[in-house]
Amino acid sequence: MNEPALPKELERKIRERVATTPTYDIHTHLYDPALESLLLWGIDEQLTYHYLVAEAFRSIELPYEKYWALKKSEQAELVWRTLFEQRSPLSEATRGVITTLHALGLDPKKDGLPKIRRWFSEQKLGAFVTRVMELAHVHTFCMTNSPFDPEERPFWEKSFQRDPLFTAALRIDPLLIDWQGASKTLTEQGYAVNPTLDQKSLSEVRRFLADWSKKLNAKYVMVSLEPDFAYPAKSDIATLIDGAVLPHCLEHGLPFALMPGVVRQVNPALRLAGDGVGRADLSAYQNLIAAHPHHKFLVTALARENQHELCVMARKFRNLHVFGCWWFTNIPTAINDMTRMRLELLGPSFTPQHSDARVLDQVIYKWRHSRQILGDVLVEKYSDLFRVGWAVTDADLERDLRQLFGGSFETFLLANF
Ligand code: FIX
Ligand code: ZN
Repeated sequence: MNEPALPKELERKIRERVATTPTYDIHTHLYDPALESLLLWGIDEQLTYHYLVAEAFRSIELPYEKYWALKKSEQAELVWRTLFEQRSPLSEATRGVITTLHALGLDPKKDGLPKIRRWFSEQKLGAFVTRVMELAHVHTFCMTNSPFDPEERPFWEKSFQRDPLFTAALRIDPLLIDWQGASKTLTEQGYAVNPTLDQKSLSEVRRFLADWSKKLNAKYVMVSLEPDFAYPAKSDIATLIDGAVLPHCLEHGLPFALMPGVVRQVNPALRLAGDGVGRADLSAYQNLIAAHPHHKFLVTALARENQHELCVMARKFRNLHVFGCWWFTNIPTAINDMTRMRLELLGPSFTPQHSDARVLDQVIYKWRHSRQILGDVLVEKYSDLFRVGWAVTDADLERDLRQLFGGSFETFLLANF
């Protein structure tokens, strides 16, 4: 029997709505324009994005330190020649530059780097932020804000007029992965902690977390952890999570965002581009989440091998919200596989993507590329439903996409379990 196929007009509408539904970009490394030069934008920042630096070094013999000694513009020119003139931009990150420039009305093949640079020099940041958000259909960015970043901290300490389009997340990696070092920073900031994690220190860490969550108006607290993170454990990390982070998050209704699987600085000569990936032991996260049914956890895993296990875990714990195709999984092959698997195991109760953008311009490609794939996957899933007599309506589609593009995340922020 010929099963009915999704009407072409309905398929077109699904793709169009996926391509244009406004989204909350829930994890980025962008900054409120009030943080001035911390907000990176423009072609030289695009070309020296650490994804492209890592790829360029595969084809240049220049000693790493000689590259780092170049001016930013010289670094960008070297990347441009290596990845865009001597080769085709076939990788996700190089294709992203082409997508972005094309969306901005530039022709990288014809214009060349000098003309592209002139174009960016004529842009005004405020108008450019608006243009990028319109082209990417992003309504809000969530930043990654660290009290341990000496460049960023002074802005928060003197406070500034916030742009509501840039919300904040409290990033605490140094606190958890290097307590000995972090305890010195907290002491300098006026918190009476000592390297031994006694009760007094834990209560001062809570005060630190409360002060910064308030300063930032943080939407969640976030950390990325190496593959071997263990819980429960007799470790500084586990002691700080149990004794300070989770009590703080519960008191303030904040999710704790966990990002397992980063292997820091496998090649230090690459600097920010030097981190690698490892399959994480997710039993630690299962133990942590099972032991805290009233807390909220956001999790995205870096290793492709962890994705199915994470989806199954999300089926077991309503207080776990899975999000994004993070970093090395932010490639069509993995996005396709992960989004399909998540819909099949979780329905629309997850957040398919975040940009992780470090450069404002690249938000355009990160969302256009992902929306293309999400459109393909949703057409297939709605087609499967159509074949068994369930036809998605306009209202269904609008509701489902609102949830997938940040609505489920915002509902999760307000949830009480
Ligand atoms: O830990 C993180 O937030 C990572 O996303 C970054 O550290 C990483 O450098 C990145 O930008 C990946 O996309
Ligand atoms: Zn990130």
